[in-house]
Order: sequence, then structure tokens, then C-alpha cells
Amino acid sequence: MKIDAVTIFPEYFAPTQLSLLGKAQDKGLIDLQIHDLRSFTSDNHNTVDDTPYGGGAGMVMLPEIWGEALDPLLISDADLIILTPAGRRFSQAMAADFSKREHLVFACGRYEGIDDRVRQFYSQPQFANSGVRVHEVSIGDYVLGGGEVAALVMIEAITRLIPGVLGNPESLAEESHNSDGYLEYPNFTKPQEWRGFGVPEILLSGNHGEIAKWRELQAQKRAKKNI
Ligand code: 6GU
Repeated sequence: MKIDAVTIFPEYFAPTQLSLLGKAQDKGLIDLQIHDLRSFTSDNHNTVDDTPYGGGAGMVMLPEIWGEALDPLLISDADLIILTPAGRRFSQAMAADFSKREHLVFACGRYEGIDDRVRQFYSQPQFANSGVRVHEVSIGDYVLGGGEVAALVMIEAITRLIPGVLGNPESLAEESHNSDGYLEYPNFTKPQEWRGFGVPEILLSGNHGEIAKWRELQAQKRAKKNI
């Protein structure tokens, strides 16, 4: 998978060199490129934003600069992901869909966001016909200072679903038993007793059928409690 991220803060993406994602790049499974939006400016101040038409607080990111940055990345089959708190809520199902794509391009907005004509421009039929799809995505109901952290969250959730990225692929197989795609039952490891707390007997029984039933029940209880 090819991943591009465009940002005014490339340093935010330092953690992508760590852990599974770092290894996936070493293995050649993922080609991740971070692009500094300011490198596409041509004025002395490297301006990336201006005041909003219609007035109001905050600044809006300039469409020309975004166009310069995105044009070379969106020449064929690609998913453009515009990060905005007003976007569609990211989910495990979305992560699974994106994990099957060839090329993801993350546009990290700062300030009050990116001039909406950037979304409009790349949503035109000539882009759709060449395989460019545009998505506005949010990672939850709260406001971040910018899209960088949201892009990191998405990149981590998506790339771990790519075959070969996880050290132990059985963890994925187990997750997928659950419709949401994640484990919900409580887990225990050594020691068998810790600060007076034991491990549920059933987990020591070796009876895998009963263990599966117990875990299912615990998952349901937990799901109810955490709604
Ligand atoms: Cl994608 N961006 C910003 N700025 N805030 C958010 C978000 C994105 N998702 C949740 N909050």
C-alpha cells in the first residue's frame, strides 16, 4: 500500500517509524511518504492560510497550495482522505475497507480547515473516472487542533489489517469473530494470583468450548456497561 500524508507539521508523523508500522515499511509492505505543505508555497512568508470569506474567527487553508500538493498525488487510483471534525465517523468497518485500497492520501487540515473547493475540485467526474475517491473523515466527537493525530490513528488502524503487517495473524482472525472487529472480553496472564486477585477458574480449565462461551458472555456484559 502506498500512503501519502500532507501536513504543515511533518514531525507529527515521527511515530510511524516505530513498532509494526516501522517494520512494515522495512519489509516493503507499506510505502509511507510525508509531505510538507509549506514546501508548495511560493511567497516569502510560506503562507498557507487566510481569513474566511463571510467573516468569523480563525483561518482557512488556501486552495492553491493544497492543489499544488495534491495534484501530483492524485493522478490515478487513490483515496483522498480529508481530515475534519465534520467528516464521517471513522470505524473498524471503514478501516477494513481502506486496508484493501492501493493508495491513500491524507490531507491534514489545521486552523478552521481547508477551503471547501479542494474537496469539490477532486470530487469531479474526471477524477472519479481515473479512480480518485474523496472522503471527509472524523475520528470522533471532539475537536483536535488539526488532522495530524487523526491521520495517525487512521493509519495505525488501517495498516495493521494489511496481510503481513501483524506479527501474529491469529490476533486478526480472533478479532474478526466479533462484528465490530475487536476483542471485548477481559484478559488475564501470569501470575495466577496478583495482590489477592485470582484468574477466573474457567480460563484454567483447558475446556476451549466453555472458555469461548464464557468470553462471549463477558463481552456482552461489557458491551452493555460501556454503551
Ligand atoms: Cl479528523 N480533525 C480535527 N481537527 N478534529 C477532529 C478530527 C479531525 N476528528 C475528530 N476531531
